[in-house]
Amino acid sequence: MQAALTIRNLRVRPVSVPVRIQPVAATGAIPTMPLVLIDLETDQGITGRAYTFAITPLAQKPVVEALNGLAGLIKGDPVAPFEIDAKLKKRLTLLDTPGVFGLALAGIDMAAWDAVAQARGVPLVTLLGGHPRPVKAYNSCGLWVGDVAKLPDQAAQLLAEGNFSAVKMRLGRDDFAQDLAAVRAVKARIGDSVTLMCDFNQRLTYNEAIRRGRALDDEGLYWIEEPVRHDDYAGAAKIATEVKTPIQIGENLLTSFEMLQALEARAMDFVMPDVQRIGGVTGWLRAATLAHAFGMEMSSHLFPEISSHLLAVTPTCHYLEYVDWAAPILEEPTVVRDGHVTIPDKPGTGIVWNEGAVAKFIVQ
Ligand code: SMN
Ligand code: MG
Repeated sequence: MQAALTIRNLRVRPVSVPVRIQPVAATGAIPTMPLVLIDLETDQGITGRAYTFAITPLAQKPVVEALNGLAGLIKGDPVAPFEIDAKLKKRLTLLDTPGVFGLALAGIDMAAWDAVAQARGVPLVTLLGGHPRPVKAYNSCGLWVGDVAKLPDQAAQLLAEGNFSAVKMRLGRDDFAQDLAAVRAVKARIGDSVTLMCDFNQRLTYNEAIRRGRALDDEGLYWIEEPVRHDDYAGAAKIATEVKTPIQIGENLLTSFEMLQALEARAMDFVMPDVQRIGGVTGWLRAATLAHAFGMEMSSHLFPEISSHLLAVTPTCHYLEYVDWAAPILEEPTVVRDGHVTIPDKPGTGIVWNEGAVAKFIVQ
């Protein structure tokens, strides 16, 4: 039997990473990427790595502090992700674990799984019972809610850079005529053979979602993402029956328990959990089982480096959301070939920090 890994320390570093195409969602701009890097160091010399995305710099320090606090509870413990999850969730039961603590827990979980896969000498996907294979992806790096005139060229560029056949655009402008013009301009440029998704980032009221959704029904969109508040499952379910285009939600689902509630409410046609909100690798596996049971296509949200491993063992695997936001701080950023993300054929997730870049972008 192999000796179990034990946790020696968590090394936690906040970085502010420049982004190639600045995200401007209907909720506002994200000027740089506030990531928190986690190195889960073991007594055996293996280091598991993962990052969390704090969304706003305001949340970065709290995430760091949560991670440092949680580290104190697991030092010396075996690197057994299910056991770490159970122990930390129990300790935090009275607080509950949405928000900052949820991100921290998922970060620890992802780093722990990376360490275990490295110790076994296999890619994470192989540890989970799959093998490294190409995973179908869409390019989600651009097409934000800015100037409509710039979108067609950007769409063509985003498709060309990885030979993608799918791309996502953001909607939710105050003036729906502008949204519609944006969709038509992009569609005219990329043609009907390309898959075009759109994302409202929860910007609409229920009535406006039905109005805009129906108006978009003949525009050839592949899905309409998060039209209304993420936790309005009943509203989303009604919208899904009123609008022909499939409704996609899931990036804000916390844990498989919320996912079950949303599935039972039929709040979506497609589901796309986010690995850091759904509870890391451990949470993802539970969510994937639910999507399977409900016969629902499951995509990922952000985190392409680890999501590729997870989608490859997800029974209802649909689309990987490709973003390059962590690329500047990685030794080997995610590779896209013919619109598919390649899973690195090396132990763990393949996440290794580019320490020179980390030093440059570190937040003091
Ligand atoms: C999104 C989420 C978080 C940051 C930027 C954009 C968006 C997506 O909802 O699905 O990509
Ligand atoms: Mg989204």
